[in-house]
Amino acid sequence: MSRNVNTGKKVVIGLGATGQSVVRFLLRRGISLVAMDSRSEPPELAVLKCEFPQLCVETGAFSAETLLTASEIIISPGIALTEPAIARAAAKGIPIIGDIELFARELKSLAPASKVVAITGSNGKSTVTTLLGMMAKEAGFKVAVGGNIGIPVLDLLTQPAAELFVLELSSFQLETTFSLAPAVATILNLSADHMDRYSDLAAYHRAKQRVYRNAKNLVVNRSDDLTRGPLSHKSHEWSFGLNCPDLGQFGLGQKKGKAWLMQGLKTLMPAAELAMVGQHNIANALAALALGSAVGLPMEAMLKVLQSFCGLPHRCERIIDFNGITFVNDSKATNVGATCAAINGLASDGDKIVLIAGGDGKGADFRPLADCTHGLRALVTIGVDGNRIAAVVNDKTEVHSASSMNEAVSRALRLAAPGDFVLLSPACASFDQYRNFEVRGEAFRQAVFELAGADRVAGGAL
Ligand code: UMA
Ligand code: ADP
Repeated sequence: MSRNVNTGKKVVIGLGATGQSVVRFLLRRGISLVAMDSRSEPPELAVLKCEFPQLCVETGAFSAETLLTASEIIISPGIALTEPAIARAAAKGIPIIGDIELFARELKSLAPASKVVAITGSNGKSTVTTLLGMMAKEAGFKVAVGGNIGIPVLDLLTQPAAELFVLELSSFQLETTFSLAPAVATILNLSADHMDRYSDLAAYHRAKQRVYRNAKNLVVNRSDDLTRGPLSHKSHEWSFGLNCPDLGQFGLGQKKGKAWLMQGLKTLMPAAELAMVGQHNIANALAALALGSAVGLPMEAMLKVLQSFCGLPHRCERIIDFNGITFVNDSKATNVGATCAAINGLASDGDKIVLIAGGDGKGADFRPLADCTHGLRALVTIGVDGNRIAAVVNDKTEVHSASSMNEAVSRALRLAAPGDFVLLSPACASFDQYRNFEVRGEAFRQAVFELAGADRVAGGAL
């Protein structure tokens, strides 16, 4: 572990994707800093050192000494503000911000006319963020998409700046964001997640609510009260929901025996023409229409995208039909709410589903899974918290545990009947067994192909 004596410099905590983007941003502006990472060998450190040989780096346990003499701390989202050395610095009044705050400040001077769409929620963020980006591109806007979806926001700042920034924001990022002023912001939905970082649901909710600070327009979910803004806000409020909408709002209505996406009394397109499938994706489409309308995207361009975008990989993605059984990869379902949405969206009749679930539960309470899993044909558990999921399903459900994805898939195939779905929707993070949810989803795809003797993708999003 190396230590530097800090003399009022900025301190960048974490050298993952965010920390690296912050270091590049500050050093290219000639601002000196100390970077810290609790890991003895942060990934990509060598690359950064090559680019900036003068970079000061401290590895190992965070040094209170360095933090207490910082002029400002820029913390990565994967590090909790409750880390003792960081909490001490905060208590001493040292400002702690994240990369989104740096972005917001820079945008104000670089391109004050650019608009920001800020998207958060427990589920559907990446889907809606991607939809908005595609809609803006279709409409001819110069658009940049980033944030929690995988591209650090500071990497989006180019000259000339985009006209529209579509940002996916996590609760972790929002905790350290103060001056972002979105043209429109949304909390898509709220259900428990990251309970290993928050003391309770209320604390997680408070972090999510920060997206509405300074927003000119809010988009709220009519069927989820926790997405509503503070009573005191003065912004224009839009809403979406799967029920009939009020004038100007977005929802579903029946006309000529068909369900239609509607804005107020106006029919927009038949729900059956949406390329994505599942009730939750209809909600996502309506949210995207509301967000796009708030920043002036033309309806025609938005509807065109909804007719062609099949959804992102690893989100209810159909892999293959084999022996009459459909294999579905929903590896991105890292919380209970997402898994319930997948089960309900695939089959109102749960007994047609063999579910593969488990992994790192992030401190979740799995009891809400009982409601949507009561009719499952069978459950195959994986990962460290698989047994906690097994404990909440109905006694009548057949349960097996598997020590690898190959074993889980072959077990599920034996349990399924023609017409069934084998659904990987873990309700857990992947980190106990895999590098990330993408690697877990690929392991599922690979296991399915090996079993089916197939070598190509047959599917697309369900
Ligand atoms: N870490 C340490 N010590 C350190 C710094 C990090 O152990 O000193 C660990 C963290 O605990 C974490 C990992 O390293 O396990 C990465 O943390 P990070 O803050 O460096 O992460 P980044 O690589 O910067 O990626 C982050 C987001 N990651 C997290 O919030 C954990 C990415 O979202 C995001 O795409 C990226 O910034 C760009 O904005 C990922 C994510 O899992 C996909 N997000 C969570 C979610 O979606 O549920 C919130
Ligand atoms: P996020 O970026 O918030 O994790 P994604 O769009 O990547 O959201 O989807 C993550 C998981 O949540 C997937 O399993 C997906 O099927 C499910 N999902 C997507 N939209 C919704 C929604 N509106 N409500 C509940 N679950 C959803």
